Amino acid sequence: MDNEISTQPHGMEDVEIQEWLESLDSVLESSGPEVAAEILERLRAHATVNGIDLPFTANTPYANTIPPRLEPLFPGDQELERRIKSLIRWNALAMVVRANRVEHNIGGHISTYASAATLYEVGFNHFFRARTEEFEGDTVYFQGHASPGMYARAFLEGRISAQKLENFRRELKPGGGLSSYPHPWLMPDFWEFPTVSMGLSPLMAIYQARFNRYLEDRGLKPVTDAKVWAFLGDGETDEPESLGAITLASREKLDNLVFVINCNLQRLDGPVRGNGQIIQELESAFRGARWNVIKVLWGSEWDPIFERDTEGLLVKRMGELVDGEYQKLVVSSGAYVREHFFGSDPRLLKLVEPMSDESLRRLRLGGHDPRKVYAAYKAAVEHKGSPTVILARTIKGYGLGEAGEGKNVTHQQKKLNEDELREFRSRFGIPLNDEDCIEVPFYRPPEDSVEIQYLRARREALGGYVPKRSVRTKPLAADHDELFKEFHEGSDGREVSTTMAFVGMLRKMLKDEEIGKLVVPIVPDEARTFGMESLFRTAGIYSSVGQKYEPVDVNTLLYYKEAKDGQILEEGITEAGSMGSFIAAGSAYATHGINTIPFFIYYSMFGFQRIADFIWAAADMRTRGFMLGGTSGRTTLSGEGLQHQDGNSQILALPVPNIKAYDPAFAYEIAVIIQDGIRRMYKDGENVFYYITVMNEPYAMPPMPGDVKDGILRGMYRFRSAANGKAKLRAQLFGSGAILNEALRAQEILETKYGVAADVWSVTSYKELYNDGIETERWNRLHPGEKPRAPYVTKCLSDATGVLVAASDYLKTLPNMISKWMPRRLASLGTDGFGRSEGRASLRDFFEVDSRFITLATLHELFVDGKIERSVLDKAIKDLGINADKPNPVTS
Ligand SMILES: Cc1ncc(C[n+]2csc(CCOP(=O)(O)OP(=O)(O)O)c2C)c(N)n1
Ligand SMILES: [Mg+2]
Repeated sequence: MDNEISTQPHGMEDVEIQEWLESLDSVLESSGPEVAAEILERLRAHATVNGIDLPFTANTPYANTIPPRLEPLFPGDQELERRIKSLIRWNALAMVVRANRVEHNIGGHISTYASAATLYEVGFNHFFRARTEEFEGDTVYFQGHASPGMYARAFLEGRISAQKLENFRRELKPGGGLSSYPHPWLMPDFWEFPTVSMGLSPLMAIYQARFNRYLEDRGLKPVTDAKVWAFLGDGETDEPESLGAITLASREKLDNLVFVINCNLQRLDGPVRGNGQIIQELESAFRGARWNVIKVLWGSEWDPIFERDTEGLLVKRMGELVDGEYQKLVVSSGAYVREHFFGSDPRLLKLVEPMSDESLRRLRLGGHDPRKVYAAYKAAVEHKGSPTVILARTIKGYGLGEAGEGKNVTHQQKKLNEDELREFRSRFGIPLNDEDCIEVPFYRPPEDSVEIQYLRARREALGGYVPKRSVRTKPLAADHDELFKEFHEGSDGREVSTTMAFVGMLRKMLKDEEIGKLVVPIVPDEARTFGMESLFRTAGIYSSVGQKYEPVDVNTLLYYKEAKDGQILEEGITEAGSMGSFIAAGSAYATHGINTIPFFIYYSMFGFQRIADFIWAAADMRTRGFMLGGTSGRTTLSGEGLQHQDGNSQILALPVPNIKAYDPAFAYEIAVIIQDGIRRMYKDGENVFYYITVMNEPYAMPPMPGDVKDGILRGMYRFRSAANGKAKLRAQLFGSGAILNEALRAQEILETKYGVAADVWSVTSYKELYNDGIETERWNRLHPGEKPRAPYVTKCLSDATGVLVAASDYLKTLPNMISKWMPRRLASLGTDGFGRSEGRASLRDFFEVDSRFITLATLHELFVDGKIERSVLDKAIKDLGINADKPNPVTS
């Protein structure tokens, strides 16, 4: 980073540099900043042509971007807003302190909001527009750890009761409480976006802003000037997701997007960049990515000092300090600031000679000055052509004084002693006497007080309260029977994969009268892998600028068609970004009142495994839609090897409570699941979403064998009964996904070679079966006096005889989870272990999930039950060509 504004390079006379500066000043005065900028640009070019090697820097000096002369008038009542803000500060602090008095270590954060209060209050009083009937409203991502401030404001607004405030972080208390952080799942009328897992919200905000444009370009919503605001911590920007998508925002010219980064220079443990300058680092990253960067570093008190500094010494000095030193200055006395900051140069000392030590200590930072913050926000919302980031300097734990202001421990501060409370009270003028104040009561002035009246009036002028979440759509009407019927028929012997079958459904859905426009196909550079390229031409790939070039394959039927009203979100190689789009599209029913239905199809190994935390956030947000794990199955995706072959995702889907995870084998199963999913999510408004694994192994799709819809949805149904149900040797085989075919082959081998009559079940969802089982158990436990209920699995198998064997392309634990509700012992086959680069047959041999191993497992179970002789088993191992000493796939 190079912030140095050299004042005396190579012995150049002061007077010479002074002349240059003065002539620039005069250009600025007479012709304005554009002309001045043009001259500087030309000078730079001229210098380069003449061999002057100017170092590259994306930085501007360590100063405010907006000079005082360009600051707009502050439109509000600054004193009243300060008083309101003080009350919010108090109540935010009170809720954390009180909660921790009642329950030790319940947690909560004081110092994050304390540093960000002005950043939020200027937004609440002047910028954040609510969602109304007439206007879609601004979308605000609040920094998770600042939530006490949002609750405290809602308390003043009369939206949250004192009792709820009292129960901050104690949600299960009578009357309810408040969730620690923004969680739409827990507070669905309040929070819209979960932000507390750091780094997720900046990326989600970028894709949200982009999705808003997509909706406009496709004519699904009117064009408005609604903004997306994202409030982040400076420490948070170290998460790779935080900055990972910033070039998309500038490429897409998302001037509907504003990042506000609260640069208090601290994170949890200590300084973000003790030995550097986080603000300059972020500035160069964002400027390099072509964002509009507005630095708000210094408060108004600094303006006259800057004015006196005609030589640029102050700004040079500011650029010299590292953040660790700045943090030290924050906690130091005015005398220390004079000596250590201004004392580096007698000319600097002279600048502040007339000022007392006290006034030096009180020099505010930009992020605590509403006028500076207002100026930055106004510039941001008026800026055209690129997204804006505001880098606002603040003090972590502002106002906490000895209790933590600027200290390394401040992030964790939850308890204040009596003196500290009194000091905070006095500093912010809270009308509580010494005695009352140490009880830390919540304080809300009377309804008719000027503060409450002002606060209400401001929100009214901006359309209502924020944050507020509401479902703003009408349910879909149609049942879509016609749409999906054709897929119940089977493929007539033609070999197709379940991926191809799904793409066929997608193609048809895109043409449907009711849902066609609402479908949002999302793909991270894998459309060809999934055979979706035919959709390029028909649905078009969304591009905000249309297609400025003639595609190289324009003469082909399936050319790469980009269009402004294109429907496919072809995101490039970013599963995280695609998930950002999925979340934006899947929550548009609440954010925009539009029932968009996202279908996000991707390489299944790079889903749950890679972006599980985004999926968790999507779940929290009550996102709707379908995630499709393509090329799934550890042995079904041949060749690709260890990193690609997914035997995990069905397991990784288990912890997400509201995702329905299916591993279907046949086209009709997928059709039933998707049709029912659309009904549940978009007609009945259920807060679920779907994960469906689809495979690339082609085989003939059978027609639906009778009415098995209920079984498909509940997790299992008998697909094919044994030919001879009366046989002495009986078995039940459970197969999922492409491995169902192995079970069907095993059924044949068992019958023809070993006289074992086996039924074959398609297990479409172990997760559904497991959830049903644990729910049934729970009900029985809680209702001992009532007739016990049986889990669905138990009911299915009530008349099923013989040994039980399950095989899937996932870990063995998947079938094992439900085995206790089965009538007898279960043998499980699965793909625990690392993948291999191999063909399907070899892989299924290696992982021991093919028809031979299913046969062997069945015979072994019969042997254990004493139904067959050892010799039969020994012979079978030989006949089936199984190497008993092969390496264990789990550990090799
Ligand atoms: C992904 C993730 N990792 C870690 C945390 C734990 N954590 C919570 S706040 C915090 C520090 C925040 O610092 P910063 O982003 O600078 O915010 P500030 O409170 O200073 O405004 C950390 C590490 C988290 N919430 N999310
Ligand atoms: Mg910070």
